[in-house]
Order: sequence, then C-alpha cells, then structure tokens
Amino acid sequence: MPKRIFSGVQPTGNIHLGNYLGALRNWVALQREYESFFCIVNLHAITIAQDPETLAEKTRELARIYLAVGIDPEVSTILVQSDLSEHAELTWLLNCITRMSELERMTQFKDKARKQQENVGVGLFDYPVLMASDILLYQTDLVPVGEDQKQHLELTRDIAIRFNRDYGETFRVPEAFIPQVGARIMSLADPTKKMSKSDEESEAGCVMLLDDADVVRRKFKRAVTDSGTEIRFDSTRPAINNLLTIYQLLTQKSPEEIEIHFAGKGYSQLKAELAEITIEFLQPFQERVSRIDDDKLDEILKAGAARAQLIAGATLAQAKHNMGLIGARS
Ligand code: ATP
Ligand code: LTN
Repeated sequence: MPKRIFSGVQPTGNIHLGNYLGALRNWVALQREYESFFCIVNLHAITIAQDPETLAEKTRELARIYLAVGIDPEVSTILVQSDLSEHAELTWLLNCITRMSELERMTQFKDKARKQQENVGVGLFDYPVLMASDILLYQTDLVPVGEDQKQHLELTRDIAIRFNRDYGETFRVPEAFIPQVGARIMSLADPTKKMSKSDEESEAGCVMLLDDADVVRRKFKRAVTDSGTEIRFDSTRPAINNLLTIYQLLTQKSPEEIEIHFAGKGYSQLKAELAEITIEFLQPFQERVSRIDDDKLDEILKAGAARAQLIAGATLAQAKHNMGLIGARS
C-alpha cells in the first residue's frame, strides 16, 4: 500500500501565517511523495458554537485556501469532514475504548475549557477522539501538523494500539510529522503565545493569509521586539527569533545568510522587509483564492468525498466487524 498522509484545519476564524508555515506548507511539499488526504474539519469546528451561515462560508473559503496554497486536487484528496458519516461513526467506537482520564489530560481541552467557563460541551471534551478517527480511517502513516497537535497524535497512537490489541490488527499506527522550523509560530503581539485564530485578544499579532497589504505592514510594524539590538537567531529572545523564523521560511535563506544580511541593521528594517516579503507571497496567493469558481469547487469537493469514502468506508466496516458489531447478514 502507498504511504499515506492525512491532515486537517478547522474552518473557523481566519487562516494565518502560523497555520501556513506550521502545516499547509508542508502538505504541499509532501503531497507528491505520499497519497494525501486533506480535510476541512467542520465537525471539530462545532465543538465551539459557530454561526451556521458563517461556518458554511468559511468551509468553502478554506477549500479555496487549500487550492490556492498549492494543494493539487489531481494528486491529493480534499474532503469536508461532515460529507462522510464515517468520521462520526468511528468516533463512537473509539469513544468506547478511550478513557476519561486520557481526555482530561489534553492541554488543548484544558485551555479551551477555561475560556468557555461553564459552557464546556461534551464535543469539546471528545475532540481528540474525533481527530483520532479522522486519522485512523485512512490508515494514515504520517500526520503533518504544528507542534500544538503533538499530544493529540500521541493519544491517536495509543487508541490505535489498544484497538489492535483488543480486537485484532485494524488500524495503521500513525506518526506525527512536525517541521523542525516553523512548528510553532508565535504571536507578533505576544511572543510567549502561539499565533492563534481563536484568540481574539491577539488579532493584532496574527497575520491572516487574507489580510491586505496595509494591514500586513501595520501588524509587522507594531510587532513586539526584545531588548537588545542585534538581529540574530537566539532562542532566548523569542520575539526576534520568531520574526527571523518567518523570514527564513518565506525566503528559504539559511540562518547564516540572514544574519549577514541584517548585520548592522535595526529592527525597523527587519520588520519592513519582512512585511514586503510577506505581501509578495500573499498577493498572488490571494488572487488565486478569488479566481477559483464555485462550480469547480463543488466538483473538487464531491470527487474528494467519493474518493475518501472508499477508504474510510472499508476501514469502518473492518473495525465494526472486528468489534462484533454485526446484525442482519447480507
Ligand atoms: P485555534 O487557535 O483556534 O485552535 P489554530 O490557529 O491552532 O486554531 P487549527 O485549525 O487548530 O488552527 O490548526 C491548523 C494547523 O495549523 C494545525 O496543524 C496546527 O498545528 C497548525 N498551527 C496552528 N497554529 C500554529 C502556529 N502558531 N504555528 C505553527 N503551526 C500552527
Ligand atoms: N485538531 C487539529 C485539526 C485536526 C486534524 C485532524 C489535524 C482535526 N483532525 C486530523 C490532523 C489530522 C488542529 O489543528 N487543531
């Protein structure tokens, strides 16, 4: 069987440079080496209340973003999670072998639950099991994600190993693919926090892929910097390190080249250059987003769901069979 990758992004808020540099960019780079499935995880999105109309719009916008960053629908499968009932159905089976204590340990749940206060939904608690179902349904080998998803991947592996042990070999045990550089892009407004689309306070620190040039310039201009003046990669200076990491990934230059380029220059020059480099990347990308027509998008998503269903359906049937979930004989 060919090696497979699977990954997903939630169609909530606006997709930012962190999502691109930590995840999407690597999907594009890996898609020709692996059989690839890229999902718009709208069932994950509803673990926090969403406005239905906005969610539907954001789902299609995210599909356009996948295409415009370079996911090629001829070689990769793009699917919307709710188009396949297998994701929710496998979640139920896996719920029955997952422990409360495992989910209580998830740091993303703890962070998000804190923000929700008394309105923490059962879905938010169960989020990692739905994610495990996504991955295991496709017999995935590799899951390209940012650093924040590492714990969820470890849980997915534990669930797969447990299921295989208790019910016989059913799922491939996946591995996380976390990039060495860019796995955790920090907020420009607070370099101790990751760039995040659901953190409303840090909107100023989050460069969105659909931001226009002036907004991008303003956000970089206002970026927090550390004390000191030297422009060097230095993990003890998180603000400058973050700006340089973004620079490195967008220009593909080596850290040495970048340090030489900025020797004797100041922070304002770095910020100004970084803004222009980002805009150069974003403008053609945004043009591609606006050029994808609705009918073409429908066609891609329908074909994606059909292709995905073949694999997801077979895995789910096997899992049900192995668990003894058999009724009328056909
Ligand atoms: P939220 O903050 O609302 O949870 P998010 O910005 O983390 O959202 P997700 O849809 O949860 O976005 O994540 C999509 C992908 O982007 C995941 O693979 C995640 O690991 C990656 N990612 C998210 N934020 C960053 C970041 N700051 N740096 C690198 N990768 C990131
Ligand atoms: N939880 C992930 C999104 C996600 C995902 C997946 C990523 C849902 N299902 C399967 C990889 C594989 C996040 O990025 N917040």
